[in-house]
Amino acid sequence: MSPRRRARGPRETAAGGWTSRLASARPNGLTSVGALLALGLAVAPARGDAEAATALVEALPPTIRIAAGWFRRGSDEVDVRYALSLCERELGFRGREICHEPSVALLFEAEMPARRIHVRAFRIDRTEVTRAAWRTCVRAGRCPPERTPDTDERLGAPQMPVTGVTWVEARAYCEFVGGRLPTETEWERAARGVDGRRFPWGNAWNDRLANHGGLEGRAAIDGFRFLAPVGSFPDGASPFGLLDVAGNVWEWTEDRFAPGAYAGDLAVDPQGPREGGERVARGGSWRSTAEQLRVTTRRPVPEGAHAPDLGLRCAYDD
Ligand SMILES: [Ca+2]
Repeated sequence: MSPRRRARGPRETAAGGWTSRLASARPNGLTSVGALLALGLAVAPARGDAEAATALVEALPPTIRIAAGWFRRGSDEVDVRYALSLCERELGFRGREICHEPSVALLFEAEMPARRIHVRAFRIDRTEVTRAAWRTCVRAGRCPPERTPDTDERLGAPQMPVTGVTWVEARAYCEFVGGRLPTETEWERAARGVDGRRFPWGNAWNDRLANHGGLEGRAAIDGFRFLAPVGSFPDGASPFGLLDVAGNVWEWTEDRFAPGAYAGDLAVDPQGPREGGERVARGGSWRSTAEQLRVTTRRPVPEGAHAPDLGLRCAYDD
């Protein structure tokens, strides 16, 4: 069992409540022990090591507990018509053509059918994984440096989400901190809650509540032309309190992509297809137009790909 999995503290009680890992570590001192050992630090560290340990734990985002339960996953035909209208509106005169291309239509259809799905309890990072947190893994020799340079002010600050990492690397990071990548079903439950909403904040698009992209003049309406530090949109939080699930960076999930996966999935804790070289990314990014920021958007990405708008957040077994 991972040390992180045993590290839940007494503050972590209600569904949707969140607590910092540092706080949850205090009752038993177990949080981040695996990471500390990987760093070559003793369990009872000397003073300098203790400072390093504190820095490590503080670099990690707080987690949110999502209680076991049913929720509405996916989109119905009304939701897809809404997505199409949003796509056409965002892209203007080009929209009618682009939004109805077969490859785009296939992805909208991949969100259907909408179904009630049961998910067991889990925990998930409140924010996207930052570059500062990723660096703790790099220093421990468990993760490669991200491919987006520090010198690029658009992407490089420590509190920006890490980008430029592949699915395998993202997975290695989550293992390093005692977790794993979320399944796409877990991600969607955490992002939309139980009422079937289309965005973390509700059913209607709002261009001030997430870091999105778009045609000239629209990308900066939210205050950011490129990446934003994690947590820059508190009013865009999900019902469980997750930040930036819509926008900023796409987020890797564990599941392989198949267009018809939602039709054949189990109704309880689905794990996605068993074969395929593409993984599902969720949430849209600072480069995405509005319809991609819906909580139901499923984007296939080759496992070995990386991009300046693709990052991650980790999940943890409860
Ligand atoms: Ca995101």
